[in-house]
Amino acid sequence: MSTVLVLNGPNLGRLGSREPEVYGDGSLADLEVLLRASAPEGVEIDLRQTDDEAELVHWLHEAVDTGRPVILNPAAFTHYSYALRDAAALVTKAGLLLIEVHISNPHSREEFRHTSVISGVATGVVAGFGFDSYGLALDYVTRAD
Ligand code: CA2
Repeated sequence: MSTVLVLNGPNLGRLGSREPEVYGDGSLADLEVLLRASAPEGVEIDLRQTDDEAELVHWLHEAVDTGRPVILNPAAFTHYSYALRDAAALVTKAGLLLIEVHISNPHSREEFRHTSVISGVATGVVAGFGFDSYGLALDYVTRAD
């Protein structure tokens, strides 16, 4: 493994600008700096964000085609997107790691956030640790891959 895809779903591009009590005050650019600093030498971080479900699905297809592990924050798609679930399943069925991450702990929030349609096809889930959720996932991916 030389590149880890760090994929982020809808509204996460707004991080740092609103709801700091839930999501902290860091932006996605700050997250990228943190992950690059903690990645072992030779491991590249390819961090992306989209509000578009189809684009996120296509990026998971790209992960399969290029053999890259994925750290995925599906944001609100977590709770209802069967298209994203099917694409995530393609990744793990190809033998690649796909770690679902959340900044907040969805289980301590509204009822609709308690369901993830992604977790059942993910390698594992890290939630509730702010940006450290991504760091913990990256640590696992770089040791296990
Ligand atoms: O805790 C997480 O990482 C979530 O995936 C974030 C999603 C939410 O729908 C999930 O239940 C849990 C929402 C992302 C929205 O991001 C914002 C960022 C700044 C301001 C407002 C929303």
